[in-house]
Amino acid sequence: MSNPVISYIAGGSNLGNRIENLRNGIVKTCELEGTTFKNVSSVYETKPFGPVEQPDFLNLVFEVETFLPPENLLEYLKEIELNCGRVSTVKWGARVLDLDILFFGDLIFESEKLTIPHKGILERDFFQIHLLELNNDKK
Ligand code: PH2
Ligand code: MG
Ligand code: MG
Repeated sequence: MSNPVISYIAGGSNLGNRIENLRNGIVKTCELEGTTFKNVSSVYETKPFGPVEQPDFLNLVFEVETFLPPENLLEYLKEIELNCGRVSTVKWGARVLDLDILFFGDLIFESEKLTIPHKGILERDFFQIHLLELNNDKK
Protein backbone atom coordinates (compact mmCIF):
# COMPACT_ATOMS: atom_id res chain seq x y z
CA MET A 1 0.00 0.00 0.00
CA SER A 2 1.36 3.46 -0.87
CA ASN A 3 1.75 6.24 1.66
CA PRO A 4 -1.26 8.21 2.87
CA VAL A 5 -1.72 11.80 1.72
CA ILE A 6 -3.01 14.87 3.53
CA SER A 7 -5.94 16.36 1.67
CA TYR A 8 -7.83 19.59 2.34
CA ILE A 9 -11.51 19.47 1.47
CA ALA A 10 -13.80 22.51 1.32
CA GLY A 11 -17.38 22.16 2.54
CA GLY A 12 -20.13 24.58 1.55
CA SER A 13 -23.88 24.69 2.17
CA ASN A 14 -26.56 27.29 1.53
CA LEU A 15 -29.78 25.26 1.71
CA GLY A 16 -31.56 23.48 4.58
CA ASN A 17 -29.85 23.04 7.93
CA ARG A 18 -26.49 24.30 6.74
CA ILE A 19 -24.39 23.43 9.79
CA GLU A 20 -25.92 19.94 10.01
CA ASN A 21 -25.24 19.38 6.30
CA LEU A 22 -21.58 20.33 6.78
CA ARG A 23 -21.31 18.12 9.86
CA ASN A 24 -22.76 15.15 7.92
CA GLY A 25 -20.34 15.80 5.07
CA ILE A 26 -17.33 15.70 7.39
CA VAL A 27 -18.55 12.63 9.30
CA LYS A 28 -19.32 10.65 6.12
CA THR A 29 -16.03 11.61 4.48
CA CYS A 30 -14.08 10.48 7.53
CA GLU A 31 -15.96 7.14 7.47
CA LEU A 32 -14.60 6.39 3.98
CA GLU A 33 -12.18 3.47 3.71
CA GLY A 34 -8.59 4.43 4.45
CA THR A 35 -9.57 7.97 5.43
CA THR A 36 -9.15 9.59 8.83
CA PHE A 37 -10.10 12.98 10.26
CA LYS A 38 -7.23 15.33 11.11
CA ASN A 39 -8.59 18.84 11.65
CA VAL A 40 -11.34 21.32 10.80
CA SER A 41 -11.36 25.11 10.40
CA SER A 42 -13.89 27.55 11.81
CA VAL A 43 -17.15 27.98 9.94
CA TYR A 44 -17.64 31.27 8.08
CA GLU A 45 -20.86 32.71 6.74
CA THR A 46 -20.05 34.04 3.27
CA LYS A 47 -21.87 36.00 0.60
CA PRO A 48 -22.56 33.91 -2.52
CA PHE A 49 -19.75 34.06 -5.01
CA GLY A 50 -20.68 33.94 -8.70
CA PRO A 51 -23.50 35.06 -10.96
CA VAL A 52 -26.50 33.30 -9.36
CA GLU A 53 -28.62 35.06 -6.73
CA GLN A 54 -28.93 32.70 -3.77
CA PRO A 55 -28.80 32.46 0.06
CA ASP A 56 -25.58 33.02 2.02
CA PHE A 57 -23.25 30.04 2.44
CA LEU A 58 -21.63 28.44 5.43
CA ASN A 59 -18.10 27.45 4.42
CA LEU A 60 -15.32 25.52 6.13
CA VAL A 61 -12.27 23.45 5.25
CA PHE A 62 -11.33 20.15 6.84
CA GLU A 63 -8.18 18.09 6.68
CA VAL A 64 -8.06 14.33 6.22
CA GLU A 65 -5.37 11.73 5.80
CA THR A 66 -6.29 9.27 3.07
CA PHE A 67 -5.01 6.24 1.21
CA LEU A 68 -7.64 6.76 -1.53
CA PRO A 69 -6.48 7.91 -4.96
CA PRO A 70 -7.82 11.39 -5.80
CA GLU A 71 -10.31 10.22 -8.46
CA ASN A 72 -11.83 7.72 -5.99
CA LEU A 73 -12.01 10.37 -3.28
CA LEU A 74 -13.82 12.65 -5.74
CA GLU A 75 -16.34 9.90 -6.65
CA TYR A 76 -17.05 9.23 -2.97
CA LEU A 77 -17.47 12.94 -2.21
CA LYS A 78 -20.04 13.19 -5.03
CA GLU A 79 -21.93 10.23 -3.52
CA ILE A 80 -21.90 11.86 -0.08
CA GLU A 81 -23.25 15.11 -1.56
CA LEU A 82 -26.15 13.16 -3.11
CA ASN A 83 -26.79 11.10 0.05
CA CYS A 84 -26.98 14.33 2.03
CA GLY A 85 -29.78 15.55 -0.25
CA ARG A 86 -28.00 17.53 -2.93
CA VAL A 87 -29.92 17.83 -6.19
CA SER A 88 -28.17 19.08 -9.30
CA THR A 89 -29.32 22.45 -10.56
CA VAL A 90 -27.53 25.16 -12.51
CA LYS A 91 -23.76 25.61 -12.32
CA TRP A 92 -22.92 27.83 -9.30
CA GLY A 93 -26.49 27.31 -8.00
CA ALA A 94 -27.67 26.85 -4.39
CA ARG A 95 -26.79 23.52 -2.83
CA VAL A 96 -27.41 21.44 0.30
CA LEU A 97 -23.79 20.29 0.35
CA ASP A 98 -20.72 20.90 -1.76
CA LEU A 99 -17.49 19.02 -1.05
CA ASP A 100 -14.49 20.12 -3.12
CA ILE A 101 -10.93 18.78 -2.98
CA LEU A 102 -8.66 21.84 -2.57
CA PHE A 103 -5.31 20.10 -2.14
CA PHE A 104 -4.21 16.49 -2.31
CA GLY A 105 -0.70 16.27 -0.87
CA ASP A 106 1.53 18.17 -3.28
CA LEU A 107 -0.26 16.77 -6.31
CA ILE A 108 -0.80 18.93 -9.36
CA PHE A 109 -3.41 17.28 -11.55
CA GLU A 110 -5.84 18.21 -14.26
CA SER A 111 -8.49 16.05 -15.91
CA GLU A 112 -11.97 16.67 -17.29
CA LYS A 113 -13.52 15.99 -13.87
CA LEU A 114 -10.93 17.20 -11.42
CA THR A 115 -8.40 20.03 -11.06
CA ILE A 116 -5.99 19.97 -8.12
CA PRO A 117 -5.19 22.42 -6.56
CA HIS A 118 -8.80 23.67 -6.80
CA LYS A 119 -9.15 26.72 -9.05
CA GLY A 120 -11.35 28.50 -6.50
CA ILE A 121 -8.55 28.84 -3.92
CA LEU A 122 -7.17 32.02 -5.49
CA GLU A 123 -10.62 33.53 -6.11
CA ARG A 124 -12.17 32.87 -2.70
CA ASP A 125 -10.56 34.62 0.21
CA PHE A 126 -12.47 32.47 2.70
CA PHE A 127 -10.71 29.32 1.45
CA GLN A 128 -7.36 31.02 2.07
CA ILE A 129 -8.40 32.05 5.58
CA HIS A 130 -9.55 28.49 6.34
CA LEU A 131 -6.26 27.05 5.04
CA LEU A 132 -4.18 29.54 7.00
CA GLU A 133 -6.07 28.59 10.15
CA LEU A 134 -5.25 24.91 9.63
CA ASN A 135 -1.57 25.63 8.90
CA ASN A 136 -0.70 28.46 11.28
CA ASP A 137 1.79 26.27 13.12
CA LYS A 138 3.87 25.68 9.97
CA LYS A 139 6.60 27.90 8.61
N1 PH2 B 1 -19.80 27.75 -4.01
C1 PH2 B 1 -20.22 27.89 -5.26
C2 PH2 B 1 -20.76 29.13 -5.79
N2 PH2 B 1 -20.68 30.21 -4.87
N3 PH2 B 1 -20.24 31.15 -2.78
C3 PH2 B 1 -19.81 31.01 -1.52
N4 PH2 B 1 -19.81 32.06 -0.71
N5 PH2 B 1 -19.37 29.82 -1.04
C4 PH2 B 1 -19.34 28.70 -1.84
O1 PH2 B 1 -18.94 27.61 -1.37
C5 PH2 B 1 -19.79 28.81 -3.16
C6 PH2 B 1 -20.24 30.07 -3.62
C7 PH2 B 1 -20.17 26.76 -6.19
O2 PH2 B 1 -19.44 25.72 -5.72
MG1 MG C 1 -17.69 24.38 -4.93
MG1 MG D 1 -18.23 21.05 -6.03
